[in-house]
Amino acid sequence: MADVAVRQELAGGSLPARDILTLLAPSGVRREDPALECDLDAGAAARLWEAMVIGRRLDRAAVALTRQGELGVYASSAGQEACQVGPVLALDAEDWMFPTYRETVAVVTRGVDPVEALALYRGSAHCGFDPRAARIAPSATPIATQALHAVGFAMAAARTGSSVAALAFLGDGATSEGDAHEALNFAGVFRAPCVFFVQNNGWAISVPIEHQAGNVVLAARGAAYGIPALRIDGNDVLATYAATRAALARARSGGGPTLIEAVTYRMEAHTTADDPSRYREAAVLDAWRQRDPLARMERYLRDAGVLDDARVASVTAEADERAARLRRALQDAAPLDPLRLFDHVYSAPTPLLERQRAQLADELSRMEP
Ligand SMILES: Cc1ncc(C[n+]2csc(CCOP(=O)(O)OP(=O)(O)O)c2C)c(N)n1
Repeated sequence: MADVAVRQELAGGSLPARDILTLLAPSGVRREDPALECDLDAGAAARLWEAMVIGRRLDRAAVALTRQGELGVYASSAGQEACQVGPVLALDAEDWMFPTYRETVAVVTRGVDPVEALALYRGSAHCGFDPRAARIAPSATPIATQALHAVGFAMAAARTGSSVAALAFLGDGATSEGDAHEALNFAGVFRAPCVFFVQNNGWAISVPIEHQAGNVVLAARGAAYGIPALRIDGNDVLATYAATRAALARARSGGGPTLIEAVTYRMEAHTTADDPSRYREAAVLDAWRQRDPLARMERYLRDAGVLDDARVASVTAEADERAARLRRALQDAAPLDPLRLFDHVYSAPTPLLERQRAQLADELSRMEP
């Protein structure tokens, strides 16, 4: 496999070109780009489409479950499925990923049960899955903190001679945080086997990218840290897969970190607690609907002869069934014991925590009929 496309190197060391690497046009026509090689034929690429269909369906179910009071809040990744699925399916089994609150579909794509992936949003657990079993760090809500965790993990892996790589997800807003700078700087200096996957979805809640970055080409920052960087079409799942796969391969073979900026768009509210009509025009969504990651992949796979109406219907039915299972599991779940709030705060509970726990237990016992 060819090395990751590093436009700044191809251009003789200047800043990265502003162009966006794409392997699949919005029309569904496959393109070749020598800077971004994809080792999947259409047959193998169909699993990327399937994961996006299932992810979108579960995402829609999670929004509805929030409206029904089964979840406290939810951050949709609708429209960003290519960024959620491509990088995850590029991971090897031994690699680790470091997600944010946006990455429920990515976590499910890695194999975690949706009920466990959504425990954070139900308020039933800080992390509903076993990070070690899934090789996924708990989803980070303080933005950019996960980038430092990923780099620390990657540096440790390199020091112990392991060939495991780390994949850190970041949003465009997160790149304004000091933690992101420190993570990129350490990764650059220590050649950490870490891939930074920035979903530039245009918004940090109500703050547009233009108000967030003096140079909206976030990939340009790679040069400052000595990190190869590339800017890809974040609505093209072949590009997100191929770019991450090549970057991970280089990381594992001692080639150091990569910064991938995937240009995409947040189609939904920031979370279910947000009202985007207060700060953006609905019309802008129309242009992005034309760039939908699922539709273009479906067109490509149909043209390649690996997808027909029957397969679309069976994958849609499977997605519906998984959404129904999620619904049933949350609706039938036993009430939570509020005292669990005190579990796992410290490995050994402090006296203050013990007192608070006893106080709550006392109050609860007096509330019971
Ligand atoms: C350290 C920190 N500061 C502020 C916040 C509040 N906050 C939550 S999400 C968010 C915007 C993040 O935007 P971006 O990184 O672009 O990711 P996106 O939500 O678009 O996926 C902010 C400021 C936070 N969670 N953590």
